[in-house]
Amino acid sequence: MNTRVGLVLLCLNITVISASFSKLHLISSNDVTWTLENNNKSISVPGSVPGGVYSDLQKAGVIKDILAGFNDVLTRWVAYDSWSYTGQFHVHGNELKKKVAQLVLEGVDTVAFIELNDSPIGTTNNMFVRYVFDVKEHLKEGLNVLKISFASPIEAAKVRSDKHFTAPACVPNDYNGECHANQLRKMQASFSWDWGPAFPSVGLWKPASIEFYNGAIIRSLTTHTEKKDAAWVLKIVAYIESKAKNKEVNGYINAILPVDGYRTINIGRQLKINTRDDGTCEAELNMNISENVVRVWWPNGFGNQPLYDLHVTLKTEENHDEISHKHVKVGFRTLELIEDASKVVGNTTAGQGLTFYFKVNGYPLFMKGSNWIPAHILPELGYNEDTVNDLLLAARDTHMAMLRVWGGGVYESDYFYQRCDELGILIWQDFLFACSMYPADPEFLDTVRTEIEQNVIRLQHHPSIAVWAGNNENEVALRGNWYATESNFDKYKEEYIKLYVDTIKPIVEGLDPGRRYLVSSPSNGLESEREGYIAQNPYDSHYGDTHYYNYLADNWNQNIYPPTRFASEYGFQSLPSLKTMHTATNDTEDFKVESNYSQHRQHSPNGYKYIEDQLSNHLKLEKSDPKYFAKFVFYSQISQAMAMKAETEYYRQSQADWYTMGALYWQLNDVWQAPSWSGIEFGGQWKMLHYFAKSFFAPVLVSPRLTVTGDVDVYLINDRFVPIVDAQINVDMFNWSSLIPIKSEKYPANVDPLSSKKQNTIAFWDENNKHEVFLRFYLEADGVSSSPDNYIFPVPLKTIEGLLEPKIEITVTKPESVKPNLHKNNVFKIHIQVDTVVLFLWLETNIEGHFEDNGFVVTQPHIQVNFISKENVSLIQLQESITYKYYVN
Ligand code: BMA
Repeated sequence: MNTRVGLVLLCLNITVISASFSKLHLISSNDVTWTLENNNKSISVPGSVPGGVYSDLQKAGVIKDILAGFNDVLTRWVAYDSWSYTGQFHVHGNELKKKVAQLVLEGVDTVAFIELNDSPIGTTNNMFVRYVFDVKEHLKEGLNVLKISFASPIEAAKVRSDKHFTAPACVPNDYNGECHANQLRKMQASFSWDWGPAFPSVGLWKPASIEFYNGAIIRSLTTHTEKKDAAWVLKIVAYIESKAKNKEVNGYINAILPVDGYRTINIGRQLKINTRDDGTCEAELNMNISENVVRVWWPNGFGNQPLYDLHVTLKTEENHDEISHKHVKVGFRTLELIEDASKVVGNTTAGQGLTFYFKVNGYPLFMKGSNWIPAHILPELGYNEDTVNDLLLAARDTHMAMLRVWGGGVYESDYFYQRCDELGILIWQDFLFACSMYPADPEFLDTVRTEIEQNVIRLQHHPSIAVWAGNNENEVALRGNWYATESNFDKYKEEYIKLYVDTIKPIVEGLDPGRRYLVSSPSNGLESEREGYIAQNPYDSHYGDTHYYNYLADNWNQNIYPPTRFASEYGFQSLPSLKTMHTATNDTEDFKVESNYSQHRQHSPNGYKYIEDQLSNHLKLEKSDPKYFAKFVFYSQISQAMAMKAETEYYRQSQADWYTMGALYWQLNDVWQAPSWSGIEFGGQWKMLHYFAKSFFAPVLVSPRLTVTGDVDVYLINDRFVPIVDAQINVDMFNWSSLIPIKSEKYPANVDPLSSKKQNTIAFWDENNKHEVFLRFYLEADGVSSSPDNYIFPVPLKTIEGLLEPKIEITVTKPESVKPNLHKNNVFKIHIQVDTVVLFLWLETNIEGHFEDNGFVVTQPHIQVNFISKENVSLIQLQESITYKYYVN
């Protein structure tokens, strides 16, 4: 709220903005009470707005912790019943004098019928749409009753499917899920996924309010920044709603932008504009901003993220005392997705097709990152700011510059995108269609149109948004006949084009002409479009982005990976830690791979078998081992981390050979305690993968590749704007049994800015000693080590010789000083002393917090790492809580 634009008062639930524009909040409070009831009213409990049926029933004790045990299926009755939320609130007489009184429901999940004081006022069918209903005639002074009656989403999906069937008929049995999510504009993963349970929720998952005013309001702003010579042109579009339908709105609109050096740019103009039948219109303002007064916004790792406050106000002529105000933060950067045949570089095969890279502020940047799924399976909890912030900080701290908001989730909260703006995390934003064919009947297309318009307008101003994509994997699914669509290919293709090309594309390109709209991910980009939107081979490595999963080949081996211009998904599963599993079950019988519980939580068909196969390629684990399950969990994380390290480094190396320009692994986070592809467990604990990401995404990295001949190609990767010259790569060969290298060599190294380059091919071992040795690499520039250590193990670890049981001593001290963003009390220094090489040393504690690094390959007698605690603990408490494990044959 901005005090400059008028009197701002917060009284009861009413925000008064200027004398006559006000908002009555309908979020649960002492003044606004909500009741949740099932169809036959046998259950009647307090409701929450924002909220949802599962969280409210859990709060009221009707159901237990939904994420424990088998509760996902045991509580499924909830989604088969139908529920209503009834809210009671008071309206003051003054408010009723306003010409406009409208109910604004920011998020209704999903199929609902709405009544105010027993009069019907509308229906909803899309949880991603903001609904605005005129309630002037139905409100009264004093007590009012608003009732939202929800249909069972499972029933509603079935009813639509009976009329508009589209493939697939259902999700695989292993998902324990529900069918026909594709019929509803609802979070697709709420009917289950291969990493998540089904919780087909209902409720008002975002805030609700009643707005009162006389003239007009600014609902949203879009901002378009374009660089012209030495200035930025900022085009601001205000989206206005007014009581005047199909009439002229006269008034004054003004924009203020404080820039650097205590200066402010202020522009305004008279407004004389005709509204449409629904009372909406747009007003445009243009600012010319010298490049000297604003700093440029950069993605994480490439520079800072300055943001500037833009305030826009609107005053209509008839209602001088009424000012509508909107505030957004803008960033100044250019960003293009370059698909250009002439820019293709690399070897002969790579020299075909089109490039696919993001050019930010004129520089081609390799995008390092991951894929984002909702932060919680219940949509209202997925917007929790602490959870979102922790996850985004974890992405920032591991050098990620891009996250893909995947199409099976939700459009994230304003807070999410604002944090991405602040942290420099670019967003690849899918529209919310995933792994399915979708209907194209008029009712469906109609609501999709509104959904796309509203969400593009809401999110467009964020500098973090890099690109829009129509759907997740639907082009490749249709081409590959994933859902038995082959016999009806033409019909499905027609519907595909109707939805993503004829309906969504023009809306996105019209509202946001500065950003590329890709029709699908993966796709061949422009080449898919040239081939009529369903390319012959949407995975063609010469074009666009690819998703690559191969559970059969050895994922630790870099030579298995096909080239790509941009890897927007790739991954491998692991299990969550025992600590995280214990938040879902304490029954010791559950802690076995073959237990009903473990089978229930593994949704990926054959998932455990694939993990076991990968693991047994490299690590020794006997079924008869008394600690089999605990080791299986630990080793699954080692194996996942090593596989993702291999694949990610392969993509970063391939910037030199194939002009690969992005690596976003699948997946950053989790929605429950189950086997999945995530690097961060549900609850926030980092798996070994997330720690490894800190190294494999490091800005400067020596990255070795073990070739098929057994030699090692050594790449130097440089994400910095300055070249690396006159540096040297240090290679040390160790015996597994000793901390003293048996051979060390140094090679001169150089690489251009923002690129990778093969430095040389080295051969260090022979058939006789390759089981006894391994190599360590790092870069030395100006006499100091300037890249994380990296390693090559010439043979599968299960066959190495000489690795000893280590002696490990751990002590904890307080550091002398800490980084400015940390509190000294919360930072501890952990000293680790070892007497021999240790593989994958893994520290654990039950204190809330995280180590700054973990999963070490220890090749020095003494290493240190910080622990950042979230609790108030003493040195002794932390020291006593730390346990560790490691790998040994
Ligand atoms: C891709 C993703 C997700 C899925 C993942 C792992 O298909 O788009 O739909 O969870 O792979 O199977």
